[in-house]
Amino acid sequence: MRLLQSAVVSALALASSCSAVDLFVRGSGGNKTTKMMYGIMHEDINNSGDGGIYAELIQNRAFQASEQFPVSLNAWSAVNGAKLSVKQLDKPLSVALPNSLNVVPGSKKSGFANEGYWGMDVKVQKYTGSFYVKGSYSGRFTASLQSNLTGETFGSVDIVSRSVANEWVQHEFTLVPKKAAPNSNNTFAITFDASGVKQGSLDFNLISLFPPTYKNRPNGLRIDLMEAIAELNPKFFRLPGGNMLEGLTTKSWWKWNETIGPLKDRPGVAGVWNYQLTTGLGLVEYMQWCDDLNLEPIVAIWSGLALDGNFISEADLEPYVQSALDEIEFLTGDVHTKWGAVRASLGYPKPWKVNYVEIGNEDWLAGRPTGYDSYKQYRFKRFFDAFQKKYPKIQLIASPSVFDDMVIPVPAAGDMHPYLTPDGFIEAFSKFDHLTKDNLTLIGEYAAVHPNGGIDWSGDLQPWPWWGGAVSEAIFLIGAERNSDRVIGATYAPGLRNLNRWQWSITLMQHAADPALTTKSVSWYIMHLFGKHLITETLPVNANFGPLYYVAGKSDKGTTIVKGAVYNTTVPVPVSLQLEGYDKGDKATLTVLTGPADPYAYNDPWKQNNVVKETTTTLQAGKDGTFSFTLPQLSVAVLETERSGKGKGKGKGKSKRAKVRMVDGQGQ
Ligand SMILES: *[C@@H]1O[C@H](CO)[C@@H](O)[C@H](O)[C@H]1NC(C)=O
Ligand SMILES: *[C@@H]1O[C@H](CO)[C@@H](O)[C@H](O)[C@H]1NC(C)=O
Ligand SMILES: *[C@@H]1O[C@H](CO)[C@@H](O)[C@H](O)[C@H]1NC(C)=O
Ligand SMILES: *[C@@H]1O[C@H](CO)[C@@H](O)[C@H](O)[C@H]1NC(C)=O
Ligand SMILES: *[C@@H]1O[C@H](CO)[C@@H](O)[C@H](O)[C@H]1NC(C)=O
Ligand SMILES: *[C@@H]1O[C@H](CO)[C@@H](O)[C@H](O)[C@H]1NC(C)=O
Ligand SMILES: CC(=O)N[C@H]1CO[C@H](CO)[C@@H](O)[C@@H]1O
Repeated sequence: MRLLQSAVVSALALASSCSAVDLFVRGSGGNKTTKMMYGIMHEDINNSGDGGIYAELIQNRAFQASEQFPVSLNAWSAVNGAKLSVKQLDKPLSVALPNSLNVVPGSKKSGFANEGYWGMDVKVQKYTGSFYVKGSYSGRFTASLQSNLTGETFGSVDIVSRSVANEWVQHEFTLVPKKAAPNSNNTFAITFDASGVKQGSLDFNLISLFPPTYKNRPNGLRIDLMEAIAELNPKFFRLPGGNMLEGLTTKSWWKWNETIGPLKDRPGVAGVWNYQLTTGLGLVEYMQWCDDLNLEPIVAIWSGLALDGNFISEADLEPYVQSALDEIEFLTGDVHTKWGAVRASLGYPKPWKVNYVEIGNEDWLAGRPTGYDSYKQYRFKRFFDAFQKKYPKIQLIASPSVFDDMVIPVPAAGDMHPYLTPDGFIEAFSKFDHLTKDNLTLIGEYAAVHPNGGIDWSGDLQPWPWWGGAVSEAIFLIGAERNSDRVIGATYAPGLRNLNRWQWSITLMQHAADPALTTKSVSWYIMHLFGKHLITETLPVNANFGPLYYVAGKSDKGTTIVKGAVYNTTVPVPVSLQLEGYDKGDKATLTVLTGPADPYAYNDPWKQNNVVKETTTTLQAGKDGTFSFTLPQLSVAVLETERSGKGKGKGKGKSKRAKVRMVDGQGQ
């Protein structure tokens, strides 16, 4: 329990005289917010994309490879004595996919099986599949889903061969299993009759199988994970990731132009987390993700720095600046522009809107100090100038934060990525209070990752988001919301991890092939509560923080919202909250999240427990529109009034609480 508990003990002395915290919230006089406080980001880290939210079930479906990750038969196995090998044929399926699977059949019906990403979820639902075959075969292919433990077949379908010698012919099918599998230890197989094969073997490529996807998109996303994200009510999406954008080398960055178009034209890319990416989840799929959840895209463009620390020289930078401009033209240009026409030719005539572009990712980190110097000296400026000229309305974001030692030119914003201890987040609470209107910032990643007691990047990451850490995140977020005219928004990172393959352990959600293992972390519940109550205008409130931290504002419906969190107390904190413009009898809903006694408790995917307790009560205001309630140690609360406060109030600050020092929410 380390420091959190000792904190509790030493706070005892202070707490003995705990009188009510008096808050007085004015009815007006704050600032308009960016209206997009909570968002999401996605990084294909340890199979959160391929094998995660990207719903493809077949692993290594097109034998994609790179300098870093050589071609392999990973995830494939032979069925009934067939012989499998990966070949580079003179006539490949496409330039992008030069490798394919050669299958020499065994004596009876034989073929090959794929074990998915550590299994496959098999239910009675419609699976949509396809594969390419080269070689003459008359007969039927059988596609089937079966248990890897017992061999039981849950469903299969016969596909009449249309394959011929020397041509790649696509076969499409749908498969509805007759029975759901009891667990996810299943495989997908394609088998065929040796007798119908004319030239000794057949070649296969791009073997794909999708379960139903979110909003039924072809090449789409996993339903349960998208629903868990949608529930957060996010407003923006930082895409296409962080490190993933940068790439391992200056040759293997996430080239947006190689992630678009038919899957057979996508070569994939060497991922930065130890596996090859299919890029089936490409630029267009990210934009559809935004469309489906109504998210404002924050599109990050490659700024010429790779994770190995190498960067593009000033003399060589021009084509990359052009590529970034082309990317935005591809997304937003009308069909008469060069790249807008390419987009239309792929089936998307309607341009998307892009209002935010981030130049690079963490340019202060890789190859430091020279990589960062090159960003400050010319890389940022070249992109900034080019975008200011061609897309003056786009809000540009530099990848360092306004707290780093880079002068970020107005009107660009910065991006901060705090990965801190709980105490570190409390200390960062007032960080944004000192920013001017010109120092706009995004919180493009955040997470409590270490317990109090020091940051040690060589280890010491907590295995899961834990309750005490989540409360500290809430306090940090309250600090950001107090300044949500200057803080563009905040997103937890990473968002997802596959339980079968992970290194960075702290993530917002966890998943495996089996949807029953999808788990919302304690930090998810914080974002969920705060995201549901969106402040569109801050309201002044007296500032005297700790152990209760708070922010007040109005929603777009005019209701008043107050968010609070308690850290470092032993006795519950009585709160007396007077809202200007409200009267005795007015109603508000108070939602309080509390955790277990052990602040290190977490939501465990293997146990499917939830340590977060949510309590909702309806409160009635007493005299002068004052709501009274009590918040315990390590709790997070949101109060929202039932009606708009405008006009009806009599208090108007005349009460004795008007004497409370007003600092327009910007104390300290
Ligand atoms: C919480 O209390 C402990 C013990 O008094 C103290 O060391 C720590 O700094 C406090 N944390 C914060 C953020 O105030
Ligand atoms: C609104 O913004 C101004 C200028 O930055 C600041 O001084 C003031 O405290 C803010 N008010 C609130 C309620 O956030
Ligand atoms: C299937 O069984 C094989 C052999 O026991 C094992 O190596 C593989 O990981 C299993 N795959 C799945 C999806 O259960
Ligand atoms: C089967 O899959 C589940 C996940 O669905 C896993 O927990 C379990 O260990 C697997 N069983 C065997 C025998 O491999
Ligand atoms: C994609 O764009 C990059 C940068 O302009 C370029 O180097 C690469 O050749 C392009 N890829 C294709 C397939 O055109
Ligand atoms: C904040 O904005 C001011 C005004 O443009 C600028 O002088 C200052 O350098 C900015 N601070 C940071 C940390 O970027
Ligand atoms: C960075 C990375 O790839 N981390 C891990 C991903 O998962 C595999 C399998 O568990 C690990 O070996 C990697 O270290």
